[in-house]
Amino acid sequence: MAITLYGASLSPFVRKVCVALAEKDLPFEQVQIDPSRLPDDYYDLNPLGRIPALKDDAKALADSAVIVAYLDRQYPQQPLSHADPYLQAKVQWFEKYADYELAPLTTFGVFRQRVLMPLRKQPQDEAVVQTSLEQLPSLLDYLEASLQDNDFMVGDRLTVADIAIASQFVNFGHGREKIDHQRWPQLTAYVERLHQRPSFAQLIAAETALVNKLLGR
Ligand SMILES: N[C@@H](CCC(=O)N[C@@H](CS)C(=O)NCC(=O)O)C(=O)O
Repeated sequence: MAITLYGASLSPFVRKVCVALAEKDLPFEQVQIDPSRLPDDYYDLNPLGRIPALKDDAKALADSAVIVAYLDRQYPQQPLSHADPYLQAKVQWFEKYADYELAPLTTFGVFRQRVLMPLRKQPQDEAVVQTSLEQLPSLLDYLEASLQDNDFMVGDRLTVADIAIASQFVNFGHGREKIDHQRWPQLTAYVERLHQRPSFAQLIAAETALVNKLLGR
């Protein structure tokens, strides 16, 4: 087994896979790939030209959800899914919710404008950030109500749903935003707990140092 992960560390989808690999104690190498400057042969790994992609020996895969689902079946230790069909369907629901509902606001709205545009020396559009921030509360209300006072979003242990949700809030934080703990107390505590796990904490520390250095914060 030789696992190689392709993608830039600041991507929430790349981070999802890094955290899953760490939680499953799977060693891997990471090849930094900037999606704005893709090498031509990257399209062999993902014809859509998006990060992440992963190779396990000669087996190549793309898309963070597909990759984590594969890793969880191929390497069943410390599972990030549930055997129960309904619980697992809920895991997939919350993973999709993070990847397709939160991401357009937390990452493609806030993070892209506040971090990526300045890094690329392109003009920032703060109106995009403000529109994202206006749209986010209803999504957070739903997460707060779904979580109740549980430690994890689905069932009684960590799943990829938690990793996907928490990963979006890392980018939100890099964009200098945080969840209002008075309005969403359970969600705030849940995300903080997840970010304190060693699998997240090490990445967040390294990424924050990098962002601060590159942006001169
Ligand atoms: N659903 C995909 C989303 C991947 C994605 O959108 N990655 C972004 C970086 S955060 C990307 O590669 N964007 C480049 C592009 O869309 O051209 C996944 O979970 O892997």
